[in-house]
Amino acid sequence: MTVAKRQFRFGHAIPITRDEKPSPEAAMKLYYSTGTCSFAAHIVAREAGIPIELERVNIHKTPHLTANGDDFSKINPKGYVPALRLGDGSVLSEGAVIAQYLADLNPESGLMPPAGTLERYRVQSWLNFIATELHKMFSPWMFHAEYGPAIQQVARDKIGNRLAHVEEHLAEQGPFLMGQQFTTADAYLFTIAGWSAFAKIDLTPFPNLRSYMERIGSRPKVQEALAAERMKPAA
Ligand SMILES: N[C@@H](CCC(=O)N[C@@H](CS)C(=O)NCC(=O)O)C(=O)O
Repeated sequence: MTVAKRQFRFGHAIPITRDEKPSPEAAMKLYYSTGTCSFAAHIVAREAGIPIELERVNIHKTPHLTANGDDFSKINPKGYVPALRLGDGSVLSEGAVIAQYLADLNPESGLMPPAGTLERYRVQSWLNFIATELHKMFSPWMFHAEYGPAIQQVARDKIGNRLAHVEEHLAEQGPFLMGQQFTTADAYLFTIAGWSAFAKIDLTPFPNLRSYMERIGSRPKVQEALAAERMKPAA
C-alpha cells in the first residue's frame, strides 16, 4: 500500500493511503476568522485529529472575502464564520454544531459523549449557555462599537455574572466543565472567555477560571491552533 502525505494548511502533513478513497472528512474545509468564535471549531478539529483545510475570511470588510477571493456570502449566506464545507460540497454552519459534528467523527476523543446519554445533554447545555449567555453578550465590542459605553457596561456586568457561575462550577467540579474530560464545551468557553481582556472584563475574582484558561491554553493541540492562526494565548 503506497502511503502519501497530504499537506493541509494546519501546517502538518497527514498521512493518507493512495489506494483508499478519500474519506468525506478529508476534503473538509473550515472557514474561519482569526481570534473569533471559529477558533472553537478549529481547536476541536485538532483535538479530534480530524484533517481539515483552513481558509481565512475577512469579516471586517464588506463583502466578506475569503483568502482565495471568493465571496463568503455565497458559501455561507448567513455571512458569518465558522462554516464547514463538507466532503459532499454542502456547508454546515453554527459553531456549536460544527464542533459536535467534528467531535463525533472521532468518538474515541471523548470530545462529545455518545448520543442519548445524559452527559451529552450536559455538554449541550454548556454549549447553549456559552452561545447565548456569553458569546453574543460580546457584541457591543466585537461587532457593534456604536452601542457605546453604557450598553458595554450592561453587557460587562452580565458577562461577569455568568462567569461567576462558571467559576463556582469549576471550583466544585473542574478541572474542565465536565470534570476530568476536555470536551467541545471547553474549546468554546476557552475561545469566548479569551475575549474578556478585550472587553475589559476583570478575571481577577475568578481564580479557577484563570487557571482553566492557562490549562487549556497550554494543551499541545490548542498551541498548534494558536500558532496556525498566528495568535497568542489570552493574557
Ligand atoms: N450563531 C453563529 C454566530 C457566529 C458569529 O457570531 N460569528 C462572528 C465571529 S465571532 C462573525 O463571523 N461575524 C461576522 C458578521 O456577522 O458579519 C454561531 O454560533 O456560529
